Amino acid sequence: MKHLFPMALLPSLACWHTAYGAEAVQDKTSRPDPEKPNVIIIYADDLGYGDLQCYGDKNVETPHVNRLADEGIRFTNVHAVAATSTPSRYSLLTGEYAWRRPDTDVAAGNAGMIIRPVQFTMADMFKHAGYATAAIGKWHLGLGDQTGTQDWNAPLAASPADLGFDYHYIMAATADRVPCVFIENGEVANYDESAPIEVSYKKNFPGEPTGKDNPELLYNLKPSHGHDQSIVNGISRIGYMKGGGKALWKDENIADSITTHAIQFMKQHKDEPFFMYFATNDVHVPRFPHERFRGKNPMGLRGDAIAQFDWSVGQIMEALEKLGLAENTLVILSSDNGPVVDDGYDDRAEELLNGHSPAGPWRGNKYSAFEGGTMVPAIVRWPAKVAKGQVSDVLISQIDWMASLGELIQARLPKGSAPDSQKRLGNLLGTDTTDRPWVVELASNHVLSVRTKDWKYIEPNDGPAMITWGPKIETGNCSIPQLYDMKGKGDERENVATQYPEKLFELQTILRKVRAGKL
Ligand code: NG6
Ligand code: CA
Repeated sequence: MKHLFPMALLPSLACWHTAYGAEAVQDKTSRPDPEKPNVIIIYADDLGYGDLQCYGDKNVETPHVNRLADEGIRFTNVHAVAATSTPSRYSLLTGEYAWRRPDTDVAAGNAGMIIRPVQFTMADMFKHAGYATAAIGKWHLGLGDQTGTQDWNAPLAASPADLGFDYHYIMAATADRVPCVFIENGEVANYDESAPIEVSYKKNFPGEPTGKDNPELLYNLKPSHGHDQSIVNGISRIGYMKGGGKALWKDENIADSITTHAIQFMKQHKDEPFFMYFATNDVHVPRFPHERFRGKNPMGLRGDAIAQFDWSVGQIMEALEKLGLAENTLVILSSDNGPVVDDGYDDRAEELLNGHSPAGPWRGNKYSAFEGGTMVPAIVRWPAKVAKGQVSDVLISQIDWMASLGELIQARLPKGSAPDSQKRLGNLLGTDTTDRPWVVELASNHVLSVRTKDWKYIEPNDGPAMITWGPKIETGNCSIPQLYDMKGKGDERENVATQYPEKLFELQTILRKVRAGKL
């Protein structure tokens, strides 16, 4: 029996019942298997190493993330696999370096599903271990069978459901790419039959306004570069779309919407172990947070988006507590790549930095081969097993998270799956401070780097030193090999390749072997 008393007689409890279900209070003891903690990956978008208060940011308050760090481990040497989203996410969820596969660059909104259903993903791993699994928020790994062939007005031919996710509520790509609708369990959420959806990345649909031709319709944000195609919610995007009607998202509600769905999933699965990949839209462009966050800090919309991200984290943590799950839930918070200031919208992010360095002390930003491209914040909290108040400088790559979490839940991985992922659970839980011997980083121009605790090698590349198509970011390109001593400031300013030829050769050899799959 769920309700012993009429709800009206118990006003405070009634509130609790409504929000979290009647049995929540007893959950701690009734959970079936204490050895199987819930696992939540909170994956921010373009959140830089320096963007959180607990990592030195002074302009935006991030109390919820700070608390997460206080109650667990704050890492200072964690690398995303790539300096952009799609390859980072591909690598995280498959344990395979994206650069081993073609077509893993920043995906269009109508890309076919990049991870193929035959691949064994992190979600498959959890599902087979008896977990309920969910992907909520930004997807950016393609949907359906082949690029450009999706019918958005019917169930999609392939979706995260085919990759081990029991539930998904996702954005197909990014907020700056059409289609601007959520996909829930393989179909457009809140589908509006009166407004069939068409999507093209080649040509506009007759009569549809664009940012380029109709700037007067851009009442929320204007582009600074690119992003001048279809207009949704007063913001022009990449790609063309028609229709959508009631299903179209409002940017200011995205954080609320995905957070609500995440909490709903947690409530529904509070009595069984669950794995939730919660990938926020914040702080990617277009940055247009809810009005309760707008105008609240000196950094403008980019700062407001960071505050909104912090709010989402706080909501997830509050839900865990109310559900009685906080103790035995492993929360991992990180970002998919380094930060970017002007990424294509006139949101004054650059003008309003107010002395803030989004990448913290690191050179370069998102897209770059320098450390700012892949060095990301990372926090682990699991009160049941991880001592609080730790700071760790152990060298970690997100490529290892699949095998490491597999170790945690004693998963059996099929031969050949997660080929690049190593079991390094102790690093994540703070019980093993042995550095990963090397980490491979992928820049947006496909340049690979090798980072060890003490050194960094960037392979030679003839491309330009600065990004040429918009953002003011150093690429890290140089036509000769670059070797940096990372023992001191690690600012990648002095190329010491000629002084340390043996070290250079050692790192080049690592890269050669990793490329060949021999290391
Ligand atoms: C770039 C977009 C940028 C962002 C990025 C992907 C332009 C001019 N810029 O091409 O705004 O969307 O792709 O970002 O189109 S990521 O974090 O999802 O990888
Ligand atoms: Ca990103």
